[in-house]
Amino acid sequence: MNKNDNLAINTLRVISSEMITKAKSGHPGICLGSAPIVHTLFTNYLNLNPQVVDWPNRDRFVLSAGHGSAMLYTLLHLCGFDISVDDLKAFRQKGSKTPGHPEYLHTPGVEVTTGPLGQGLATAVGFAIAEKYLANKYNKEDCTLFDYKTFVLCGDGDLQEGLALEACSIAGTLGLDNLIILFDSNDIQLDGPTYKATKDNIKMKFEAMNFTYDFVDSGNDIDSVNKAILKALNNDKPTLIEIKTIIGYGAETAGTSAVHGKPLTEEQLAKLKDNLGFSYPSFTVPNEVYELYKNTVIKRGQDKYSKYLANMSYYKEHYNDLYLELNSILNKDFKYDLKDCPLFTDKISTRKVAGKLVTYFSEQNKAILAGSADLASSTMIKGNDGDFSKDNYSARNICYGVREHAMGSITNGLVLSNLRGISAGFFVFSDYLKDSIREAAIMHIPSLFIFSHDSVCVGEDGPTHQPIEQLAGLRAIPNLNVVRPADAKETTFAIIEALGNNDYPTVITTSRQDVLVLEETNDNFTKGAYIVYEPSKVDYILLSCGTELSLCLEAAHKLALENINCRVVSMPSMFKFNRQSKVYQDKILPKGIKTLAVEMGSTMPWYRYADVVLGIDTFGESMPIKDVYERFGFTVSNICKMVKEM
Ligand SMILES: Cc1ncc(C[n+]2csc(CCOP(=O)(O)OP(=O)(O)O)c2C)c(N)n1
Ligand SMILES: [Mg+2]
Repeated sequence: MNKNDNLAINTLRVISSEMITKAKSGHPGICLGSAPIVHTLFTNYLNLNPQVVDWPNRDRFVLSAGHGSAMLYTLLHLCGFDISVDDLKAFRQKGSKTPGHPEYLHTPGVEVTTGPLGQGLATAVGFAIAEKYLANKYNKEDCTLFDYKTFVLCGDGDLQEGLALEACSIAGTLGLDNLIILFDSNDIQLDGPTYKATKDNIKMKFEAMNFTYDFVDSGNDIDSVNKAILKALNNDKPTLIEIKTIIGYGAETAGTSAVHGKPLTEEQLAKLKDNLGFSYPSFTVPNEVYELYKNTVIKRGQDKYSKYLANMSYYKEHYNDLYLELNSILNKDFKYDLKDCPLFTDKISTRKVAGKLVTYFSEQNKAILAGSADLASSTMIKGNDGDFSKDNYSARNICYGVREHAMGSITNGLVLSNLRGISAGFFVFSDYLKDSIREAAIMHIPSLFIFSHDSVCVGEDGPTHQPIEQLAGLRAIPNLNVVRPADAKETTFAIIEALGNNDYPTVITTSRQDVLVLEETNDNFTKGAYIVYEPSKVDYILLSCGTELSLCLEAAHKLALENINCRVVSMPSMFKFNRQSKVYQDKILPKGIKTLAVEMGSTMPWYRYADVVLGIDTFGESMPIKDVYERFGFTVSNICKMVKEM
C-alpha cells in the first residue's frame, strides 16, 4: 500500500476513535475495521462536490451501518464538506453538526438518516431506481445528465434485517447495476460472534437474488478492494462485495464485540496509535492526507460537476421542453392544473378517488412514481406509463411485491432523489413500514403513503385485516401528517396538499366502502379541522373524520328534530389542526361545550379534543360490513344516545 493511503486510512481510524473517546460514546469497531474500504471508494471513485452538496448527478454514498458515523464525518471533513475539526471534536454533543447517527439535512454530505439497521440499504435501492428512471427518461444519445452510482457500506446487522433483504430482492429483480454494496464482513456484532445468529451463505443468498457477488479476503488489501469496486462498476447486475475485515483493527480489543460500541480508554487510544504507527497529536490531520483528498475526490468531483453543468446547458439549448420538465422535477416544484381534475358526485370509496387522482396528477407531473405492495387492484394506486422494469426504466409503476417495509424506504429514496414517491398498501399493514414512515418524518421529506381499507369496515377478512390502533400510533409520530378524509372532496384536497409540500410526509387513509360525497365538506379542510354543520345554537359538538363523518351529520340532523343542537366538526388531520392558532382551535372546539368524538379506531388520540369517545378498543371481528356498524355501535341511533347521555 502506498504511504499516503496508509496514512490517510490511519487518520480516519484515529480521528474517529478520538471523537468517540472524547464523546465517551460511539462505535469505534466499524471505523477501525472498514476505514480502508471507504478510503478506497472515496479517493478512487466517488464523485462529490462539497460546494454543491445536492447536485443531482453526484454519486450517493450511504452509510447503512449508521453507527459508524464518526468515520463518515471524518471522511466528509477530508472531502471538504462544511465540517470542521471543531465539529468533529463536538461529536454527539448538544447542538453539534455531528450527531450520534448520520442525519439528513443536519450534516452536509449525509444523503439519508441512518441508524436503524437495514434502512440505509433499502433507501439506497430507491436512489438506484431514481437514477435509472431519470437517466432513461432524460439522457440523450448526445447528452448524458445522469450516470451516478449508489454505494452502500453495510454490516452484518444490516444484512440480518428483513428490510434489507426485501430491498435487495427488488434491486436484483429490477437489475439495478448502478447499486454497489460494500459489506463490512467482520463476523462480529453487538452481542458477540455473528454465527450465534446467522449461518447463511451470503454468496448463495445474493446470487439467488440476482446479484453479482464478489469476495475480498481482507479489507486492508486496498488493491483488491479497488479491483472489486472497478469490476462491480461494469457488472450488469447489482453487486454485493463481501469484504472481510477485523472489527476494531489496531485496538487492543480488535476482533471482539467489546470494541463494537465502547469508546477506547485514553490508554487504549494511545496504544492504538502506537500499533498503527500514527504519532500525530490528537485531532490532527496530516497535510499529506488533506492533499491526497484534494487531488483525488475533490478534484474529480469538481470536474464531474463542471461536466454536469456543461451538459445541462447543452440540454437546455437542444432539448428545451424536456429541460423545463426536468428542471421543475429537480426544483421539487409540484406543478398541477385542476382544469380536468376528476370531480365526484355519486357515492364512491375514497380509495377509488385516490387512485383516479394519482393517475390524473401523474399525467401532469413526471416526478411521480407510485407503487403498491401487491395491492394495486385493492388500493387502486398505480403509477403511470407501465411497470418499472429492466426493460422499461421510464415506467412509473413500481411492483413492490409483498414487501411493505422496503416499499416505504424505497419511497423515501425516491423522494430524496427529488421525485414524488407514492406507496400504497392495506392500512392494517402500515405497521410493517412504520420505521420507514418515521424516517421520512425525521428527515422532513414529503413521502406519500396511501393506505386503503382504513377501518373495521374491511369486514369479512377479520381482526388481522381490521386496523384499530394504527391511527393512534401514526398520529403520535412527530412531523407526520396523518389524513383520514371523509369523502371524495377531502381526498382530493389531501392528495394535492401531500404532493405540494416539501416539509413533511403524509399518510392518507382511504375507505374500502363507498361513501357519500358530502355537500358540507370544503377546502377549510386544510386547517385540519373545520365546521361542516352549524346549528343556530350549539349544545354539543360531534367531532369525527373519515367515513364516520356522514354518520355524525345524520345524527346531528336527527337530534335537531328533538331540539338538541350539535355542531359537526370534520377533523381529517390532527397534525394540521394542532398547527393552527389557539384562536382558531378555540373557535372550532370551544372549551365548555361537551364534545363526542366518533372514529372506528382506538379512542386514545381523541381525548385531547373530546369528553366522550365512540371508538373501538378491541380487535375487530370477521363479519359482513352491514353487521360491523351495529356490532361496534357505529349507528346514528347510538350516536344520538351517547349525545343525550352527555
Ligand atoms: C434495527 C436496529 N436494531 C438494532 C440496532 C442496534 N445496533 C446497532 S449496531 C448493532 C450491531 C450490528 O452489527 P454489525 O452490523 O455487524 O456491526 P459491527 O458490530 O460489525 O460494527 C446493533 C444491534 C439498530 N441500530 N438498528
Ligand atoms: Mg459486524
